[in-house]
Amino acid sequence: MSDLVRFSISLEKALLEKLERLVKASRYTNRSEFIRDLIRERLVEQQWMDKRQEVVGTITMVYDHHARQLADKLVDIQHDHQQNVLATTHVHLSHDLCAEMIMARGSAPRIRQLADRLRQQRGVLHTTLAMSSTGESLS
Ligand code: NI
Repeated sequence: MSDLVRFSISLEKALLEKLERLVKASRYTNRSEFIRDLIRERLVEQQWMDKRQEVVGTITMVYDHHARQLADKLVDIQHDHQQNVLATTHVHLSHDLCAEMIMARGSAPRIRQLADRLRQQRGVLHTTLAMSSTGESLS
């Protein structure tokens, strides 16, 4: 952990009150930790905008496993991105539906492309991409 530095910032009173409410509503014990996390969120957003940076993301999709050849197609797509796919977890949600979580690492465009290809398959009902970081530049 790097050295702690104290600094002061100027905020309009109304904005400070909103900050206090956000900190309280988010159940942070102090403002500093809340602001650290806000900064890290912005850093991760920037990493996802920069095509050269390596990022980490989790794709979650819900699909109908009775859809014709869908399971095979989803596996084929993941094999096309085998340099990016770190791990996959499959959950049988019901008789008809499956959920799959794919943790991926690589450039943001490659991970977005993987998520988009999966999302576009007929029978895939919902897909989300949670954007995160390798963590190396967040502390
Ligand atoms: Ni299943």
